Amino acid sequence: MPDPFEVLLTDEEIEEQMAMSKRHRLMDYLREEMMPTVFCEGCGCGTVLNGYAHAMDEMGIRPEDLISVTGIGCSSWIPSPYLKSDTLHTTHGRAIAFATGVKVMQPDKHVVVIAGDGDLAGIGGNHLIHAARRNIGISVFLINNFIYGMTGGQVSPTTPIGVRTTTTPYENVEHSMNIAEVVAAAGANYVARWTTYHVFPLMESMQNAMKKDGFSFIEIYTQCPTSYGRRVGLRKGDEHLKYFKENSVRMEKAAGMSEEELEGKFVIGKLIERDREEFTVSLRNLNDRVKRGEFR
Ligand SMILES: Cc1ncc(C[n+]2csc(CCOP(=O)(O)OP(=O)(O)O)c2C)c(N)n1
Ligand code: SF4
Ligand SMILES: [Mg+2]
Repeated sequence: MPDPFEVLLTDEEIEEQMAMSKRHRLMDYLREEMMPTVFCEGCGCGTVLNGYAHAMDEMGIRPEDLISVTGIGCSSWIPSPYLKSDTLHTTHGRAIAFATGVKVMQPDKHVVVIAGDGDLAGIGGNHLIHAARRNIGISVFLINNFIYGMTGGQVSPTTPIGVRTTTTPYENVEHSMNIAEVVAAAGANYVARWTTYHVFPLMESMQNAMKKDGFSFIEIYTQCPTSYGRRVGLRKGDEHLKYFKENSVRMEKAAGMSEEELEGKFVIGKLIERDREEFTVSLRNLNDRVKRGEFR
């Protein structure tokens, strides 16, 4: 009869097993060895990473069926290096060009681009508009922290008018870009806008975007206490979240408000959903017709 008091595991082994049993299920999607992240205290990038991993988990996407593509900037670090799946960390402003190549060659994979306002609306703006027009089946999550965060706070296309940045030392005199409306007008199949305060609708929206055929886009208003918040009196992450909470207006309510009433407000929700044929499907159909000799 086995001795019930026989010590089978060392203390270290027991501790290791207990730690394993307490391991969070999202660790299936995250590179534990890279934690904690390099994001500053109060940064919204961690919230987006959390939401993205939750979305994958809830959808049951296997890591091998997802390819994340990023550009350059703090927000481009959200999937790379923290996500445990294939990621392409590309050059500044060119993530969508790389993602387009991936989707054409691997149309069955979920291809998701995550990058900043500077990257996607500034230097990469042309790629964004044409990917939306082409309606290629990739999802783009634009992390809009209103600034070039990583490089210390230069003005970006989404910086509000009147804000002082390192490249607008008196104040910004340019009007900011409504990038979600631009993408909707360009022809995307799904466009939505949320903030890092609205985590649950954001997670749901990420899933809807990834399920949607064709080009899908979510603009995510995010706090950057280090390079932006401190310039507008929101020095801490939680102050900025409260600001998002108090100044956000649902799309449906905003429809009945005047331009003056909407001044300085964050209009959140779904802008558009439609069902134009996805680009790689059109491309494959055309290839089939060429092979059948229809154009001879
Ligand atoms: C071609 C090129 N131009 C400029 C840079 C310098 N650069 C690195 S990140 C960045 C801006 C990042 O801003 P954003 O895309 O908004 O990302 P964030 O850091 O705010 O998340 C710039 C200008 C670069 N790496 N490559
Ligand atoms: S600089 Fe801004 S965006 Fe970059 S990690 Fe710090 S808080 Fe986040
Ligand atoms: Mg930015």
